[in-house]
Amino acid sequence: MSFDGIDRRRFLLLAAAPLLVAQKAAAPHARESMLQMNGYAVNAETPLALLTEYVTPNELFFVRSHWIPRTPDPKKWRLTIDGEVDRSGEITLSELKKLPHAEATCVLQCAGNGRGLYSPPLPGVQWRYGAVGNARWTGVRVRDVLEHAGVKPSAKHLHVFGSDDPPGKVPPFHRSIELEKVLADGILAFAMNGEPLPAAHGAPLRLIVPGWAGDHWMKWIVRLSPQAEAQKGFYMETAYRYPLTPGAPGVAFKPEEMKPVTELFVKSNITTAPAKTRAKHASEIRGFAFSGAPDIAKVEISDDDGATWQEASLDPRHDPYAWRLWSHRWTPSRAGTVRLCARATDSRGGVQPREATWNQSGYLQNSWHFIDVEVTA
Ligand SMILES: Nc1nc2c(c(=O)[nH]1)N[C@H]1C(S)=C(S)[C@@H](COP(=O)(O)O)O[C@H]1N2
Ligand SMILES: [Mo]
Repeated sequence: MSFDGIDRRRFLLLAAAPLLVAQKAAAPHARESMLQMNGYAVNAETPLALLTEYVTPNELFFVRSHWIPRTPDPKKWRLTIDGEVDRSGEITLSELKKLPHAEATCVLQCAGNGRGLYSPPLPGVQWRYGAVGNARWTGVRVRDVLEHAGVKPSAKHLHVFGSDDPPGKVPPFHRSIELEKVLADGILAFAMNGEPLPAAHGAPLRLIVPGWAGDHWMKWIVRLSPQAEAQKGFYMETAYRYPLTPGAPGVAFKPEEMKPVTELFVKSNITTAPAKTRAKHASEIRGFAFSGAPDIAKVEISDDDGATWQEASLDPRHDPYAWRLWSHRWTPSRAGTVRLCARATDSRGGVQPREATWNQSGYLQNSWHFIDVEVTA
């Protein structure tokens, strides 16, 4: 079975391959590098060692799809707009593209990225580091589309529907998002990194929500419906909720003690570090950092478990809610196994914690990322 150029059997074979460690980035850009996470719809993360570019290439960008998508035919495709609007109706893709274009380079991260790192283990896709990427998205502003339809003041939530359909009685991936956020920053994207939006990433149209977790970024959009109330159902009321107060394994929260996952948490990962090096010998450590805040203020590196920190250099490229690449020339002072770690601080002063807050769905894991380096004398 082939989907958007991805050979599913190859993905399944890859599932058995050992996970790459984030050391020595050298592999070529190819779908072959992607790590399929289960055998149903495509859920593939990018090996961390390949996330070294400011803009993540489309063919390396992680894929998270709840159900096998039914990619709409762009010629027959229509966007239905109904609900709390003065002029409900349908728009074709070419009509939509006549609105002023908007562009954003920003991070898309699955809320569950890093779930597989929580202990004790949690159910769900066992993402490690690579359910994240940074891309340049082109489309039209949600604001322009909704103003065109005459959105009413009574509307507070935008219900967004994709064309994917789950099997049997499985709940559909139906979502809504606060109108305030989506009017401020939301883009309906038809292009990704200068190419038509790939099928796996939601062609012909998907939602871009800069700074917010991937569950808000609806793919294969066919209908927008502004409403007074939030959407109901499993993917609003049960999934994608985070405890209001820190939890611990075994603590079950009541629904009223949970809030929706929205902004990403400040996080940094090491993508490049030597597996082996010599004491007093400099080598380059690299990585990326991002947050639900628009920018990263600093990234620090420690080789003594956080006792002391050295500031990394930030790459000059940055856009609101994009990731920031960083690099650091690191010289180990002594031989032995040295644990390196990185910690990011965002533009609002949010600091990446040593330990992510445990939560029962394993969302937004952002613990310091540790890498072992063998240092010889
Ligand atoms: N229609 C639809 N949209 C969806 C999903 C889905 O299953 N169906 N998955 C969501 C989740 S949980 C994530 S993390 C992102 C992943 O986007 P990507 O596959 O382009 O990386 O899409 C979101 N949009
Ligand atoms: Mo996700």
